[in-house]
Amino acid sequence: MAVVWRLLELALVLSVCLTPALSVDRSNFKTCDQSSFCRRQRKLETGPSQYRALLGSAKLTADKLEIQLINDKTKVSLLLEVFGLHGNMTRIKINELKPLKPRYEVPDVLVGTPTPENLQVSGQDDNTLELSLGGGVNKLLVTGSPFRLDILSGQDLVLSVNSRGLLYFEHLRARKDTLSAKVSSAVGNMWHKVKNLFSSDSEKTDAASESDSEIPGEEEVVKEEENKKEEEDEPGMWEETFKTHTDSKPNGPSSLGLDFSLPGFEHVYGIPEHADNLRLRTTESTDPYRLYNLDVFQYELYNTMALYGAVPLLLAHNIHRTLGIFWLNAAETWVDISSNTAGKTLFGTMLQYMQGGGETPQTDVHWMSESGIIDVFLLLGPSPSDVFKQYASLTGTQALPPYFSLGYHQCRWNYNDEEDVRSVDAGFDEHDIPYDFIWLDIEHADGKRYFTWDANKFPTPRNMLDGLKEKRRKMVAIVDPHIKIDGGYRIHSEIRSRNYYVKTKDGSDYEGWCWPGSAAYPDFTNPDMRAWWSSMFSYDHYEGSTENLFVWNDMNEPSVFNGPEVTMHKDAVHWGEWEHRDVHNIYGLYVHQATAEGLIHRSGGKERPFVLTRAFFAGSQRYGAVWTGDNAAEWGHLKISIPMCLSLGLVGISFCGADVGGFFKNPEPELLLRWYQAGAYQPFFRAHAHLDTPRREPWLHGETNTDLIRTVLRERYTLLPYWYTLFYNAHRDAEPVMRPLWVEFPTDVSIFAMDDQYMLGSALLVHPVTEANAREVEIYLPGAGEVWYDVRSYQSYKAPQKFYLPVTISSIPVYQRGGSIIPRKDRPRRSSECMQTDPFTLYVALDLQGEAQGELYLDDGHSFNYQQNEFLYRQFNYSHGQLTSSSLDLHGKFETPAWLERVVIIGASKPNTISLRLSDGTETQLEFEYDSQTSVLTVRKPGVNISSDFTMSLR
Ligand code: NBV
Repeated sequence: MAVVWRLLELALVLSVCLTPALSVDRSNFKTCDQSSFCRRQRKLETGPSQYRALLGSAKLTADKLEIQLINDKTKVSLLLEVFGLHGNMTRIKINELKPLKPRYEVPDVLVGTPTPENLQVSGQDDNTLELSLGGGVNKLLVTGSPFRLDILSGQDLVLSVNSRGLLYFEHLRARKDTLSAKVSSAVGNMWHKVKNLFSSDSEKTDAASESDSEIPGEEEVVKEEENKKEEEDEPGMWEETFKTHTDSKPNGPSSLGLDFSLPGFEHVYGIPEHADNLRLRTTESTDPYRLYNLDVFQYELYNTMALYGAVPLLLAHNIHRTLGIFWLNAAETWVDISSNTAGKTLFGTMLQYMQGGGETPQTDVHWMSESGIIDVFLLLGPSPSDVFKQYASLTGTQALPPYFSLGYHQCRWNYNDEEDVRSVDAGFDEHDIPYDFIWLDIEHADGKRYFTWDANKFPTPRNMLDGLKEKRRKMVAIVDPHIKIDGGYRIHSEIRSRNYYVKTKDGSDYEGWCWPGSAAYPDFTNPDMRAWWSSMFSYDHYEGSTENLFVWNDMNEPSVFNGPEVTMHKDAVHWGEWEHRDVHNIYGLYVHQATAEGLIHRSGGKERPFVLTRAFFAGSQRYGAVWTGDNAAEWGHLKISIPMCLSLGLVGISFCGADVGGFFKNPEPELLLRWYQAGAYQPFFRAHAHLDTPRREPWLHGETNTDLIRTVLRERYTLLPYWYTLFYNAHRDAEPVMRPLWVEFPTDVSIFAMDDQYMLGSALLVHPVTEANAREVEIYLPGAGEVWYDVRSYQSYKAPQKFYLPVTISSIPVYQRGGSIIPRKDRPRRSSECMQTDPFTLYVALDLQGEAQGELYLDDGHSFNYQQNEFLYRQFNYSHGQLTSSSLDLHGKFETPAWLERVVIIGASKPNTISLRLSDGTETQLEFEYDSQTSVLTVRKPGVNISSDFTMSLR
C-alpha cells in the first residue's frame, strides 16, 4: 500500500512538474449540465410563476409575516416567511410547509439573531398585500397570483423577487416503487412524531399542529397538498454519476432556486471565489457562476468555474444605490446573471436612452442550490458602506489581525529543515530586507502527520522558533484537515476513538486519499470535534510549538484526491445526520474557526490568532486571512489577483492576498519584481512557490532586483501604521481595506467596472504594473474638484483626469488623495515588531481648499486588550493652516513611547513660522524646510508623543 501511495505521490508531483502550459483539466469538474439540479433548474423558462401566495393564509406577528405558497401544478405547499430587519434589511425564508424530514438551515454563520423591525400592513386588495418596512421608508408588495414580491423605496422599485417566475422548490419525496421509499416516508413521519414529543408547543411541526393552526385558510391548503401530484422523475434525481463516482442521493431531488430582478442596475459584483473580473459577467452564453469549494489544479482565468471558497453575497451598484443579496445556503450553488443591456454596446444603450425608447437597464439574478432551504437577506443599502455594515451585522466583521501579520511572509513548498530556515532567515539580514514570517509546508511534519515534526529535519523546533523570536520574527506551520490513518498517530487514534470522523453513507469512517496517503476527515461541523481540535493547539499537545508559531489551513474544501471533483462524496454523513451535500461550502470555515479558536485558547484567551485558510464561506472573515490558492507565475495571474481580492473585500473578507511570484512555474525576474510591487499593496503579502520551482528568495535575482525588492518591502513596512488603521476600520465598521474605486466615488459610472486600479482605504489609489515590458500605464484619477499627489514625486494632478504615466522597472503608481493624512513609520528595520516604538511621520496631502483629515489606530498589536480600551484612536485634522491631533475615542488609552518625528505637508505654501502648542499651553517653534518645486513643506521634530493632543500652526 505504502509503495502504491509513493508512486501515486510521485505521479502527482511529476504531473505538476512536467505540465508545460497551465490549464485546468475541465473534465474533472462539473458543468451546470452535468450537475443534474442545475440542469433541471436552468431549463425552466421565465414566465408567470407556478406558485400562488395564499393571501388568506397570511399571519402577521410582531416580527414576521407568514404566508403559504402553493404550486398550482404539483399542489405542493411551501411556507414563506418575511422578516423586516433592523438597519434596512429584509429576510425571506421559504421552506416546505411539511417537509418529509428537516431540511438543512445553515448554522454558525449569523453572529446572532438579526434584530427584527416591525412589519405593518399598509394596504391590501384581492391580489396584493402591502407591508411597510423600515418604519415606512420601504414597502413590500406581496402579489398572490402569480406569486412575486416587490420592494419599493418611496416610488422607486428597488428589487423584485420571483418576477421571472423561477421560484423552484423540489420537495422531499418518497422514491417511487422502492422499499426505500416506504422507509424514508416512515422515517419522515417518525421524525415529526419524535420532534413533537420533545418540542415546546410553539415549535410543534405542522403535521401535528395542523388543527390548531392560526393561519386562516390553512385547512383548505392542506387538503390541496394531499392531492399533490408527483412530477415525473428525471435522470439524476435519485442517483447521479460523474466520471467514476456515483452519488447515491438517498433523499432524492431537493434543490431550490429563486430569481431577483434589479431594475436600474447594470453592475453586479461579489459571489467569490472566481478567477474573473471584478464586475460580474452575464452568464447567458456561459455556465452560471458556480459556488462549490473545490481544489482546482491549475485554475484558468476569466471564467465562472468554482474555486476554493464561496461567499454567496452579490452586490449591485448604480449611481443612486448599492444593494446586496445574501443567499444563506452552504450547498452547491449556481448563480445565473442576465441583463437586458447585455450584448449592446455602451453607445447603443446610450442612444436608445437618448432617443427615449430605451427600457430601464436591468440585471436579473437567478440563484440555484442543491439542498437546504431558501434563506435570503436583502440588504437595501442605500450606500456602499451601508451594505457593508448590513452584511457585517449578519456575519461579523474582519478579525483584527495581529500587527505583525501585516508584514511580509516568506513561504515556499518547502523550507526543508532547520538549517534551511536559519539560512533563509539570515539571508534577510544579510541583504537588509525586512520580513516577519517564515512558513513551513507539509514536509515539515513527520510523514504529513500534522501537529508533529519530522525528527530528522526539524529535531529542535523550539530552538528554531526561539531563534526567530530573538529576531522578533515568527513562523507559520501548515495543519491540513486530512488525517493520516495510522494507528500509531495520536491525533488519528483520538479522533477515531471519539468517533469524530465524517462517515460514509454506510456509517463507517469516510476515507480518502490525500497527502499522507489514506486519510480520514474530522467532522468539523461537530462542535465537540471543533473544541477538541482547538485543544490540540495547546503547547503541551502540539509539541515543539511556541507562541510565535502560527497556522495555515490548506486543502480544507475539503480536498480528496480520489473523490468526485477532488472533494468529498456528497452522500457522506456529518454530525446531526446531515449529508455532505448540505454542508459542503461551510466545512472549510469550520476548519479555520476551530484552528483560530485553538490559537486563542493556547494563550488563555489573551492573544489574537493568525490563521490562513484556502477554503472559506460567509463569515470566514471572523477567523483570519484567505489567499487565492495555487496561481501561476504568469502575468495574467498577477493581474487577476487584484479583482480576486477586491471581490473578497466586498464580501467582508479584507485579509486577502495571492501567492507573490505565482505558485506554479518559474517567474522571470521582471514578473517577480512586478509581483512584489503589486503584492506590497495587497492586504496579505506572502511570497510562495511550488516545490518543483527553483529557489526565489528576494536576493537571488541579481543586485538590481534585490535592491528593487528591498525598496518595495521597505515601502510596505513604512505604511504599516496606515494598513493597521485600515484593518481597525474594517474590524470596527466593516469598511473593506482594499476597495473598488466605485466605493469611494459612487457616482462616477466610468469606474464601475475598473479593476486594474483600486483604493486602499479612502486615501491611496494604487495601479500596479501588471504587463510585461511596460513603458506606460493608463491612470485615471477620479473625483470632480479633487486633487491627487504622486506619493514619490509629489506631483499633483487635478481630477478627474486620465493620463498615460511613463513607467520604469522601479515604478509603482500610487497616489495620495488630496484631503487625506497618512501616518507612516519611515525607519527601516528587520521586522514589524522591531518598529513598535519607532517614531511616526504624518503625510498631510492638502485638498484644493487646503484641508485634510486622517486617522491612526494603535494598540499593542497582538493581544485582545484593545477590547478593554487599551488602544489609541487619533484623528488628525488640517484646516486654515492648523494641524490638530485629537482623540477619536475618549475611552481608548494606550501608552506608547512613539513620538512624531516629522510632518510632511503636500500642496502647501511656505509659512513664515511654525509653532506647536500642547494642551497644557506650552508652545514651541519648529524648524521646517520648504520645497517650492514640489510645494512640499517638511516640519522637523515636532517631538510630541503620538498620543498627545496638539495644535501645529503655520503662519
Ligand atoms: O501543501 C502543498 C501545497 C501548498 O504549498 C499550496 O499553497 C496549496 O495551495 N498544497 C496546495 C497542496 C499541493 C498543491 C499542488
